[in-house]
Amino acid sequence: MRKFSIKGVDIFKQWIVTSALPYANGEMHIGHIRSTYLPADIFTRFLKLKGIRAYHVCGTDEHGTPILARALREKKSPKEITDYYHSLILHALNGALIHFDIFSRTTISNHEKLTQWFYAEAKKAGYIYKKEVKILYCEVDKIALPDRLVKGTCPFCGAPDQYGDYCEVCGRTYNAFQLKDPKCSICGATPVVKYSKHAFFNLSAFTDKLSKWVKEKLKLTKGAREHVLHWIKDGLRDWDITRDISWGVPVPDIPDQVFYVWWDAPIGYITFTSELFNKIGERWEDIWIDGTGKITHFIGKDIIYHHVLFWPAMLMSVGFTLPDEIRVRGFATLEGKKMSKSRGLYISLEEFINMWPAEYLRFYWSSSTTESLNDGDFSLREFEERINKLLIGVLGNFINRVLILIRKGKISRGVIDQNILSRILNLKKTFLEKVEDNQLDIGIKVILEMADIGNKYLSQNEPWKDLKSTKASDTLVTTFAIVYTILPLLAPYLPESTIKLSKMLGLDEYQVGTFLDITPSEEIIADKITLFREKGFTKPLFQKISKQDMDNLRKKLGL
Ligand code: B3M
Ligand code: ZN
Repeated sequence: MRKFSIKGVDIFKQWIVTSALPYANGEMHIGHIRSTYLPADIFTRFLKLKGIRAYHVCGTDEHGTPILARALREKKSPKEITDYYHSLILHALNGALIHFDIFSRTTISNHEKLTQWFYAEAKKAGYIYKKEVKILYCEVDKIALPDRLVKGTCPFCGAPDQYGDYCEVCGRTYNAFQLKDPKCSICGATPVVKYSKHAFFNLSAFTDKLSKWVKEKLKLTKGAREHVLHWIKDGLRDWDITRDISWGVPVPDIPDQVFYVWWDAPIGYITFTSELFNKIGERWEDIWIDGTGKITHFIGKDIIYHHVLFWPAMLMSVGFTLPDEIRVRGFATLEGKKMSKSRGLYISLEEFINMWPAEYLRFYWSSSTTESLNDGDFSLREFEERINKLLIGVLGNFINRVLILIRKGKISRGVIDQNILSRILNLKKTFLEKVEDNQLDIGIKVILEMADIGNKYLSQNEPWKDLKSTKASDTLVTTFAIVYTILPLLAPYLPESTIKLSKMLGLDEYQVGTFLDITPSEEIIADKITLFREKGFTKPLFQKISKQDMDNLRKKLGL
């Protein structure tokens, strides 16, 4: 990888951060942002803060049988479905303050071209072959039915109305051909067995290369690596990459077939980068072909196989750049249970944002989510506690107390307690290391620890007792230096509050990043205090969650 070097410090030219592409056929709930969009957003904001040209790249995944099936069921065109959900999803994510440098769609024409190009290149290189497969086909809907779209009688226990892959009554798995009395779950017609020639990707040819890359190069979430190495050891099977449906990217050399959605979707990472880079006058080839930048994928734990095996093998087959990091996180439950719209145990992202500031959700998830495959729970009690006691009780109060006392005491300068300052600067170092390494929960904990140190320091020294004393000035100048150290670190997590706080301090929002590298000296802090007293103001950053709000939500969820 080529790097640029400024004063001996390596700076990556560009850094592409991707979030898994949401399917454009459903809305977002509060759990969705936990594994992917929020960590990717925090990470990109962090990189930008450090002066790296980082870009958060995403868009909707608009192909695939489920989207087509939904359109058929609702008697709409797939495009109507995806148009609707594309806007809905983007609106909700923006509402959660997830910033994308580009949020595109896999139905744009460039994407089709690049998808077909990948296939042609992989074929030229000898990694594609054709093989006949047996499919269940609905002649009414003109669609090959995956197991999930077939319903029938369980071949083992005889339970009626079971899916084509699994019986919910006896718990056994099978394939849809074994179902007795199979029916198309879209229209109810009896599907026919057909033979169809599909294109296969020779995944097994990449076994050794993938294994070496996963072991030696890729930064991959702990736990995910073990799974992947296990899959490799078990033997990689070649991959059927085409489908007999009409919705998707057409396969150039097989009439009436489109690519399997997982062949085209990850290519979206490249298509969208190129769309973005065309706009800003950069070359996407630098990243994806020449490898002059960095690539980090954020994904949920259910799509590890696709991102750590399929996708890199596709990239290898055409000689493109492999990702540097793949960061995986687990799923979210609500009050310990799987969220379910039909049972009412469900909070959509939109609903949440209409109830409370999006930052409360960002704070909740980012402070409780480790970079691991562990699942996390949205517990109402825990949520209320974290917001009221930690975000507001520790952080908000600290900032508020310092600013009010400075104003009240007309403080202008003082001596910074070096002992406190060095503890704070050590914590900042930890912050920078851990967040760079994607331990985003530690980042927010470090901020809280800084605020905690500040609060304790205030309580010990009680500057309010005599605001005219030197001791009070010294105490408040020291704690003001803590506020200034916290300010830029807060930006990736709580972007709105960071802007509010900058305004309170009399700063313009774009100045926040410039404080990342500054070690607060007495000179600088005295300057900033003057600025604050002349141009700034004080106002609580956050509002407590009321008991009433919580009770309402509990009632709504039937708890
Ligand atoms: N559309 C959504 C999922 O399985 C799927 C991700 C594609 S990422 C290239 O979570
Ligand atoms: Zn049908």
